[in-house]
Amino acid sequence: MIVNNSVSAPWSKEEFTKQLLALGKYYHIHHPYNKALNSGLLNQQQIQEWVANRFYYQIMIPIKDAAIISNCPDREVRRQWIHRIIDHDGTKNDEGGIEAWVQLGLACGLSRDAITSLTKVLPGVKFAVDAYVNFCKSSPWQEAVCASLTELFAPEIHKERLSNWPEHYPWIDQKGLQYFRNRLAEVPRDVDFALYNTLEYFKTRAAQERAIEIVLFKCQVLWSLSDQMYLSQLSGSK
Ligand code: AHQ
Repeated sequence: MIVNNSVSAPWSKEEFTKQLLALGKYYHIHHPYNKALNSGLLNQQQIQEWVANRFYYQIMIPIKDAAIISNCPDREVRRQWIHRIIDHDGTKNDEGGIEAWVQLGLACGLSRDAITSLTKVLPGVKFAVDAYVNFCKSSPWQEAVCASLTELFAPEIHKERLSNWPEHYPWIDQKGLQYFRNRLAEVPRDVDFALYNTLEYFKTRAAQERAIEIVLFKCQVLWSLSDQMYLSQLSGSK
């Protein structure tokens, strides 16, 4: 870091991108609970609990994306971001990601009501997801866009599920894994747009380091979802 007048020079876009990618070591793919899940160590009830808890995260994604849009005066950005809501809420021709997540739950042996009633959602899961949604509601839209960049690391975790679950959990109808296949197709477009806006907006070194803090915060949101389920399933608390 070349320090002049005690202010660090901004990173180049390449260096800024490298710094963002270095946060991958905090991504929830490395959480012991996720490792257990993707290496076949969970039983049917534990997987059902994971699906039912993650459903709360899934239904809140379009809510936080609508918050980003409501905070964004830039029509072009809104035109790009609106598809994220449609990807999850669906249209009359495509049921979308929230319904695909329900299909995952049904394939794991849950009833639709057991998923959509949210009765299985752990308090700590709700608190962590709500922290993300409230961050997106109360922050400048560019900061909330930046927070979505944990998806830089998402393709790997979706691929891991698609390759491991059929072997480890043959009782799950593979049609139920369609959500993960859909995300593999959607993530590159989402990440490209979020990364472009992040590299453009966070200009000074201090702002760039703020962006690092934001993505780290989002990594911690995802990490704490796994913490909650790990604790609940290890301690056997109901
Ligand atoms: O299915 C996921 C998804 O649609 C999104 C949107 C994005 C955002 O806007 O914050 N983040 C995200 C994520 C999804 N799946 C998670 C998973 O582990 O299945 C990962 C998560 C992310 O990496 O932020």
